[in-house]
Amino acid sequence: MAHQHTFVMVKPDGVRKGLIGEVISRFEAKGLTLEQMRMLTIAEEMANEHYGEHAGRPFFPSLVEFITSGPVVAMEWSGEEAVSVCRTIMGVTNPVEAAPGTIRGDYALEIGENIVHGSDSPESAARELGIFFG
Ligand code: IDP
Ligand code: MG
Repeated sequence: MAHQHTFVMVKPDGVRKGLIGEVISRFEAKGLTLEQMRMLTIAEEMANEHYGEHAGRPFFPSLVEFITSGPVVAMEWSGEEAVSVCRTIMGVTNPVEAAPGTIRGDYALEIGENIVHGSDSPESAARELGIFFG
């Protein structure tokens, strides 16, 4: 067990659906600590960097188009095992398979518009926090 920091983002669909408060509430209710938060519209260059691991995948162009399509809310959260705890609260990538009670399970139906992003490892968290808060 380790105290960790992680990067979480309400994606443009989450902002458009009015879910910023709902997303924040779930992480707060769990006992995680909100360390930093900023609202911004991601430029294409930043999207390419953030999603660099997916460059070359068939869905990459639509992923970049979507994530740059409107404002997002970028956040740093900390707490015990924060990386995996945040991923559990979010639910699995495909909302069709995400469990009820998770953010994606409760508020999304399409894989390309799944409300939230969360770092998948402490290494990814450090990289992504650097992109958005460095
Ligand atoms: P994650 O967001 O759960 O970490 P990743 O595999 O890192 O999932 O994919 C990044 C984002 O790309 C996903 O949240 C989803 O919106 C989108 N995505 C992933 N796989 C697909 C796909 O097969 N088709 C369309 N979009 C996808
Ligand atoms: Mg990912």
